[in-house]
Amino acid sequence: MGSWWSSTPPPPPLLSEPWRKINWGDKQSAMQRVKDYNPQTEGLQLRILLHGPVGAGKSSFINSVQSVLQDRMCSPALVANDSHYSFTKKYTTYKFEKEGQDTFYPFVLNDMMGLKDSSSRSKRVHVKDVKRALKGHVQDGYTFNPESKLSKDDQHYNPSPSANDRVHVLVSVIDANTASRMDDKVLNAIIDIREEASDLEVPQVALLTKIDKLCPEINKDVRNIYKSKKMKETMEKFSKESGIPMNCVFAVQNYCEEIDLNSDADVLILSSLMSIVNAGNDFLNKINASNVY
Ligand SMILES: Nc1nc2c(ncn2[C@@H]2O[C@H](COP(=O)(O)OP(=O)(O)O)[C@@H](O)[C@H]2O)c(=O)[nH]1
Ligand SMILES: [Mg+2]
Repeated sequence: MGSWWSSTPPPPPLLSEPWRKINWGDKQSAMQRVKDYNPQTEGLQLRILLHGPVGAGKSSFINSVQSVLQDRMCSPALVANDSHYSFTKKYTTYKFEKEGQDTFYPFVLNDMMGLKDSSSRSKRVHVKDVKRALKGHVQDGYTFNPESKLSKDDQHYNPSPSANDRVHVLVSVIDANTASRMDDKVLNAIIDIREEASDLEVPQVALLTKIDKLCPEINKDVRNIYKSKKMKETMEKFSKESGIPMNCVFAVQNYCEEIDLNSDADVLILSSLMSIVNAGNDFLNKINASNVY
């Protein structure tokens, strides 16, 4: 029997072996894989749609991708420092230029405030608009209106979307710090949007952000991400509640002013990006082959 002063030491926060392997220290290969990515047919473009609550880190992820690909801090997507207000109003396609070449990577990112956060003043995008975006009917410049859906007469309504206009992978972007205790409204919205996507056979994945705030060991060293017990628990709980399988849940620490990024964080961004691209690639090729948009 232990004396009153002895208490069991807390369990170690890290597992001895990571449960997901990342090739840390080899940013070059991670970068090369992204550079080498090409859809089956030339001219095809893989469209990734990010959706998630205001402040989840969607714009920051777009900036992070741009920064890693350009190897310098970039901010093509405006990042809000007041997370209650969404800057993301107009539907915008973000393209990434291949360095030193006059071409773009064959993938693009869009983001939309698909979810309402209970603490936020902003409203959720009309679920019919999400479906229209998935099908490629929404053109750049459209401002989502929670009160009314996109009208077929609107100048931003695309009546005949091509394979490239459609969304090929839907990414739910969630702050890792709220992922294991999500607001019912947010969770229900994720599930609603996933249903729409499933109807259209659009693959779905999730991206957890702000992992630096989730666990001090990750904050100290990003390489600890897949050893962190807290991270594993968070992902498992999120996966169970959202219905997105564990092997479709990825994570990043975004480029933000307050954080010193390093090549490990870059490797994680590139690896998660590549997993997202891979998740959408088969669907892109399939709808192109079937010619049914
Ligand atoms: N610490 C940390 N902060 C982040 C991360 N990603 C985003 N943020 C911050 O979260 C806030 C909201 O991010 P933003 O990209 O505008 O979210 P959005 O509304 O989903 O586009 C900003 O202050 C970001 O700097 C991250 O990985 N770590
Ligand atoms: Mg934003």
